[in-house]
Amino acid sequence: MDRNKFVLYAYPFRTRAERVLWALKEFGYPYEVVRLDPFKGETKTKEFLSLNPSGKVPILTHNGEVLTESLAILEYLNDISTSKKLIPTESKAAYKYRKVVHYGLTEIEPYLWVAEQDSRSRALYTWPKGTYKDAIAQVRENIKPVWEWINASPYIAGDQFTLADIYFYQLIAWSKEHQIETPSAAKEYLKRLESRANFPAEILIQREDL
Ligand SMILES: N[C@@H](CCC(=O)N[C@@H](CS)C(=O)NCC(=O)O)C(=O)O
Repeated sequence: MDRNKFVLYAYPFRTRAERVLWALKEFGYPYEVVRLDPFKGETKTKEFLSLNPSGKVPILTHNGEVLTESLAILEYLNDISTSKKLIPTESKAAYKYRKVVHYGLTEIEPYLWVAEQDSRSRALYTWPKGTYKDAIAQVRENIKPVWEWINASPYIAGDQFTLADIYFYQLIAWSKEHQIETPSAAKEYLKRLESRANFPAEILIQREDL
């Protein structure tokens, strides 16, 4: 195997790995994807647990390094890039970037993840009755500021495309899978992101969903 190549371990279906995939393309790194099916125990094998003891994907390996946590991976890819930067450095713009990412990570993603565990991933988790409905209600409420940010600027953290857009594309796609409605300005935003040269066609939100 080419040691310089990044290897992305991902589920066989839509997941957080899409964030990493898009970032790899944006930065122009060579990579290959290894698909693992959690419902067949493929993320809990001895071999995989030696890479990530939490038994979670995505993980990214590179030159003998094992990287975990999708957002941290994105930021690492940005740090090592010498040709392109997708995190603002000017303090106000950097704050806006961090604000939106931290908001997604604390106020939206946890509820989507719990909803997921009480729906498609129910075979792996056990939640009390009603959890799914309550979690989705919380996503619907907490996603409102996101629609306002999208209304206010062409990209989620301001005038420039950043890693936050990669993150929010996946969060919005995920929430759409749970029937969270997307306002028209957000539909335009998604199309703007999809028209980027490095947008990975395989993560496109189906048009009929919009
Ligand atoms: N915070 C982690 C979450 C990773 C995670 O939970 N990944 C899911 C798939 S998107 C997973 O591996 N689930 C397997 C399981 O829960 O056993 C990240 O952002 O990378």
